[in-house]
Amino acid sequence: MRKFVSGNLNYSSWSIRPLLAVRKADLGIEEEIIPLDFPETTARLKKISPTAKVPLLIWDGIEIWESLAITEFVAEQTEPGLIWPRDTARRAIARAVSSEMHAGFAPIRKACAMDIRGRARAPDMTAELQADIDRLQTMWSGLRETHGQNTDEPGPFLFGAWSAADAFYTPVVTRFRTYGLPLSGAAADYAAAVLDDPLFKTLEEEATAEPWWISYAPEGRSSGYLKPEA
Ligand SMILES: N[C@@H](CCC(=O)N[C@@H](CS)C(=O)NCC(=O)O)C(=O)O
Repeated sequence: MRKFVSGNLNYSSWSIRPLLAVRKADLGIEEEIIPLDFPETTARLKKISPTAKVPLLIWDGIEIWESLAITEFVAEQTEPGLIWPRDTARRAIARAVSSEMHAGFAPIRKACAMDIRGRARAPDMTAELQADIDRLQTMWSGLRETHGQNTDEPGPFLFGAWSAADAFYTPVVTRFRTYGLPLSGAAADYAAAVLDDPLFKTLEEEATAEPWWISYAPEGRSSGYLKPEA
């Protein structure tokens, strides 16, 4: 059995990063969604995952958790250049910025929960949130300038052609849109390219159509519910 288990696509940023890679690789992997924050969610997750978290990839008896590990595994199953850049330097930097995302950006993740279909007011600005926004502005425009213009793997993404680095930053790009956060120049053009990519557009349609919703209480607790029919 080859199956990718995710949380709801609208909210589960860790799920959609490797899911984009899974779909790009087109390896015939089945997909299952476990909606987050419902009363039965933890029990369902505990049954399948050693961390009781999604994403999880089940591949012929191998269970792989952690978004970055799943992405690397998927990259190994497909042709070089499809998931990570073919060029050694670009591939190394792509892995560095993906690891930076995986390990960091806590302020923007905390202040701006991913909600692909949602639109909300920007949160109160703090020094930490501003530092994340500044780093993203600098990173995205810098990568576009240094690596994005290459002619052997061309495209509008961080390293030219789409790569897993773009999968790792897609949830962040959606946060800029959802909360109306500022971006300019090449970083804004990059964000627009991510939102315009057919791989993202399909995911956005699915996220928008999901029946599961999450409400966030002021103290940070969240709970899932089914939106009543209008
Ligand atoms: N470091 C993990 C983070 C996974 C994670 O935190 N997943 C969240 C959903 S986005 C989860 O499963 N939470 C459990 C729950 O909500 O019950 C990864 O990169 O895969």
